[in-house]
Amino acid sequence: MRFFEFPVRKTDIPEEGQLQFIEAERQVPFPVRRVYYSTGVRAGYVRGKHAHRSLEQALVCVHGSVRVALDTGIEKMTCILDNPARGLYVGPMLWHTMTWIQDDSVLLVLASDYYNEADYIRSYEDFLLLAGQRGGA
Ligand code: T46
Repeated sequence: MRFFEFPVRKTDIPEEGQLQFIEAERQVPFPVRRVYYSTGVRAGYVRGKHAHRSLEQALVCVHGSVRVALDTGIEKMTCILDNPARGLYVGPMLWHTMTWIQDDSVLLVLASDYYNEADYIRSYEDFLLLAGQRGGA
């Protein structure tokens, strides 16, 4: 799994909290064309369940905690995102699911391209076939 660490600006004043920032093509290696975020999701709910043909993304849990499972078609990996200063890279041809651990966790996503339903592979069977053709399974 590939993670990005984001700069954190913090003072000695606890009430002030901290500020994290992400710059396209600096803290994440790709140009960012789209930002989206999921809110109001209840604990236990599973989102995702798809792969992308070419999209590159960085997933950041800016509040709460979310478990992310990645599947290359051969290898499966999981991690917990609970640090707003850390992003998970999700590149093309990775089946991914995100399970909300805490109510109202906010998952922020930086994406390399605009929304395009044609870039999604939403059937796991199709994903395994395509991953096999590309040498992933
Ligand atoms: C991903 C994971 C991490 C849009 O119209 N525009 C958008 O930019 C997005 C992201 C979604 N939509 C529509 C498509 C669906 O009709 O919103 C609906 C819900 O999308 P979806 O079920 O794909 O949401 P998630 O949370 O399962 O997946 C999302 C992203 O769609 C996906 O690219 O990698 O977050």
